[in-house]
Amino acid sequence: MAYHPLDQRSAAQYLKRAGLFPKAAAMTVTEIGDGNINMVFRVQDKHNGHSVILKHAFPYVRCVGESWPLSLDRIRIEADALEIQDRHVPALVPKVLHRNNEMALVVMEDLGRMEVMRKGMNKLRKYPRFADHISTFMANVLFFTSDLFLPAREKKALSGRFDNPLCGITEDLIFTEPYFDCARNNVNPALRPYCERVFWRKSNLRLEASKLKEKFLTQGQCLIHGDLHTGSILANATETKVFDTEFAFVGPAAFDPGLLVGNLFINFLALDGKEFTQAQKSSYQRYVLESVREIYHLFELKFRKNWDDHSKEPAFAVAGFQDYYLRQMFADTLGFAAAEMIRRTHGLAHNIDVDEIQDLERRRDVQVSILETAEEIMLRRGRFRRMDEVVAVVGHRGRSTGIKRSRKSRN
Ligand code: SR1
Ligand code: MG
Repeated sequence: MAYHPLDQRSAAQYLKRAGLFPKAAAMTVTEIGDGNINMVFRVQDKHNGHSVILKHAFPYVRCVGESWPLSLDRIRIEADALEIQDRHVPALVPKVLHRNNEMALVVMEDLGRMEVMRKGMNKLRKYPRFADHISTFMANVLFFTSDLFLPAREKKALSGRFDNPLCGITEDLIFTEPYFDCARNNVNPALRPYCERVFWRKSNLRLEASKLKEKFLTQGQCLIHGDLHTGSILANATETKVFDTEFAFVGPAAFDPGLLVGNLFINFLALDGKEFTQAQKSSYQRYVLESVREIYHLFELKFRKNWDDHSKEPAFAVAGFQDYYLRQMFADTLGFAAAEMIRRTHGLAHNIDVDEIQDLERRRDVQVSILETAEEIMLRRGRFRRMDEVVAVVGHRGRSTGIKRSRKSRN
């Protein structure tokens, strides 16, 4: 079937033709996507409540429009990545029910019983199983798709399958554009003076971003999710599912933990500007920082165990190599976390955690706090030894934790 863009009516017809719904089904189709890139439909049979999620690409970036064309191959890549992740962490990703590369669509199980984690976190929801689940997701997918486990030729073939057209978006939006007054940046007018007088003059940060960009471009270590923020995770009290794998490619292992940690730090710092009571904010901030500590601790533990139990390459069993690899991965995780915090503050795509703060000056205060914290993490990333030390730095910058911080250099 030749590609044509689907709307709500033709999406329902497509699913009937593909045999996913009976001909007599009474379908309701709702566009539920709040992502930047693709269309997402929830399709339900009113007779019995059965529903699926259909993700579909248009040949351009959804949030910008036809002026920003983008290859349809991204859906093939998304479905391939989901299928590979399903082999390593079957309980932690949505099941693929149907896919059609030509039509640039993938149909998945409907996980409507769960909530996008970012939305839950902004309502102070806690997820008691999350640290365990997400550390397993990262430790298994990142290890079992790397050269630490796969025979070299198999790993090279994997890299070839994931020539992802979306990488260019990450390269520009994370590592380049936030470091100058780029037209595509989305700058809170109240933050602009700080960007112009302070942030965009920091050539040392621009240099660190370039080092990270080079790693992102060249370090094909394993199959990464590529956009592992809390908006790409569904969660509830007992389950976690990672979705939205459209940015997957063979890249640096530290990128996924970095983006996740960066987004959790943003959530933590954003709370300072919100309307909750002081007690609510302090309690949730402690929960977020404890989660970061636990996630990274469990991730390292599980990654090391996978390595000890499953790596067959003698060169990787040489004493000291595993420690060397994990030290580097930790420093890079912090670098990517800081870069993510920066780009979500005044780059093209923001986080609702911060942008739901309506008062622009109050939002600016939070944004400056994020930028200053990111700067400290970025510049010190090679000297931190453990996540506890980083968490302590971030904790000191959060006002709701009861610790005052300097307001100089505001703008
Ligand atoms: C134009 S795409 C902007 C951002 O949305 C996605 O979630 C990725 O993070 C991307 O960088
Ligand atoms: Mg996404």
